[in-house]
Amino acid sequence: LELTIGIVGATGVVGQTAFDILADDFSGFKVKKLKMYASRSSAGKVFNFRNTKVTIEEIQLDSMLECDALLFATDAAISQEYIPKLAEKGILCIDKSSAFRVHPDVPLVVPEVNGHTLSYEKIAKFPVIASPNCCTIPLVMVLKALDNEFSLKRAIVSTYQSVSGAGKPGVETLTEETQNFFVNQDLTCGKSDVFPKSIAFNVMPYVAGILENGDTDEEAKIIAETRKILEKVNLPLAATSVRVPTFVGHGESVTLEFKNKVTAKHVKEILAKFAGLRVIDESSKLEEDDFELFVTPREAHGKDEVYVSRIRTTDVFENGISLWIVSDNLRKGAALNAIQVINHCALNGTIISLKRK
Ligand code: 2RA
Repeated sequence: LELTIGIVGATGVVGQTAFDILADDFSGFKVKKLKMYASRSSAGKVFNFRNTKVTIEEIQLDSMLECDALLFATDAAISQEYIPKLAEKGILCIDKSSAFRVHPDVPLVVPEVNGHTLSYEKIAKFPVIASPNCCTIPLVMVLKALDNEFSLKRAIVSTYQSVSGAGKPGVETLTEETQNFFVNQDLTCGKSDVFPKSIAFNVMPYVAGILENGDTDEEAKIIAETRKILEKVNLPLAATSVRVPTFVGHGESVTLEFKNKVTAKHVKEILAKFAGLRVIDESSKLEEDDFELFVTPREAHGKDEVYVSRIRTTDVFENGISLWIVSDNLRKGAALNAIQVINHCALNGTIISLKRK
């Protein structure tokens, strides 16, 4: 199947990652034509996509109607404005923003976890699929694998989120603050346009705004999205989201309680068998692996897998396990997951049926 694909928000960090994946190494559906959309200031820029020139267009409904599927890597406001109009015309939209993630009629999908929710009957009614938050995606892959075997009772997660989660401005802010530290010895801890306090040589327990119950927006997203994807509306889950001065790759420290007996060895076996996950531990280098002991965010940068390390039992809970997850927040945490969702809909016939409708 050859598809006309649109990337909306094509010049942002997620849009550019989607472009790179489709241009370089994606082995699923074939791209017949790539269309790229961004704000007026970027319109006219030219990219080389597999030896053809693609010119960035300003976001415009008529042009987007020519696509078979669109990946929205923009703010929720843009998604809210354009996606309902495209959906009405039967164009498949994969939304990376939070605009539709908890909408009851919109599947929130990590293909390895709940690809089964993507039936044509469901998508035909409202052809919108949401891609989860960049911390939720790796987390639910691990939780799903382990819930299937050990029956999950509760989860506690702390995130270590890189600045690219806040887009290009986040990356620029860390770069400028770091330079300022070395060049001017400036150690003030003032706010920037992006973060409420200085991020260079610092960490902050704050990703996005604070809600009435004291959780941040990010924490609330992780909790609500995990419950929706795992279809466990009452799962006890605590999240603390922390911004750290790394550029790409989100880490997560996770402690879990299960109903069934667990051992670290059994957990490793189960995780190693789950599509998209890789276990890296003390034995990894012995097996001539490219990693040893554990994986860090910088090592995960540019990789498609979600890595799990430091797997051990804990006596905090009766059947307790603690572990460390890390993945590229721009690839599996964002662009790659959305592209895999499109691929799933291409393979199961949904896109071709939408086109014929
Ligand atoms: C962040 N999760 O890391 C957000 C991006 N969606 O800021």
